[in-house]
Amino acid sequence: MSSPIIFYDIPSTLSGNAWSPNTWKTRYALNIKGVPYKTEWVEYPDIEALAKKIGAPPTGTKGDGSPSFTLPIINDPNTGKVVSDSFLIAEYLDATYPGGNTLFPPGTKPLIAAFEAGLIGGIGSILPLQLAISCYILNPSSEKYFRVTREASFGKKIEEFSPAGAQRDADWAKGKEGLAAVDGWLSNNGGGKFVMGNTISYADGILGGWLTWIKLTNGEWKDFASWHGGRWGTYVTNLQPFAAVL
Ligand SMILES: N[C@@H](CCC(=O)N[C@@H](CS)C(=O)NCC(=O)O)C(=O)O
Repeated sequence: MSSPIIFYDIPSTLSGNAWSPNTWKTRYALNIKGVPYKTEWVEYPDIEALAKKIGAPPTGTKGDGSPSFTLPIINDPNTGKVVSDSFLIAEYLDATYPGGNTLFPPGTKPLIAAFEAGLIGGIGSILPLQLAISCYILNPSSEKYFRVTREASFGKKIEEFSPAGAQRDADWAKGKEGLAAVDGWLSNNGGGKFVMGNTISYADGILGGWLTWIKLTNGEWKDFASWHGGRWGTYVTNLQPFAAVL
């Protein structure tokens, strides 16, 4: 029996703590694999110091050229490996723990990567709203950090990302239109519960991660869940067995 993997995630004021789409992808991946893990909660301003302390690789570059660090990160005491970035973590889990469900059935890595790009493209118009409302469910130190960094990157106040009224209605309608393409892809999966039909995979970690973020943070989830014949509500319900927060 292996020791639990340490999974670093960002807490919130929500009852189950977990909210972030990127870290939900890893939580789904860990639960789908059935690998033992335990979550350690890290506020936004503490991510960089943690990453440097445990030797987690950066995932990008800041405006000033210095490395940037993000969650999810995992620290596997069984191998001594520390891995950053949700996609790389999923690859690591399949390679290191070949038992249980396979996250990437043979030959599907490029397709799963493309699936995420297509999904984000589809719902892109509602991401500013999602970011804005996420700010309000964070703990004070993360909220402050999130507001300053996101307002700097958008060049406007959080409250102006997707203001209620005509702008938000248009963003929401565009998201529905964009997601129609993803609905079309899934309608070709033979009628199974998962992206690949009856085979669960990391594509479900990805779709589940983005949808769970919307479900947990957005008061309009009921409307969203009903789009495209109720596909999204049903889909997230089907993923419930893999949504434990451990
Ligand atoms: N491509 C990365 C993106 C991760 C990411 O953007 N994580 C956000 C939380 S959702 C983060 O940790 N941001 C740190 C910051 O803003 O300083 C992944 O999939 O792991």
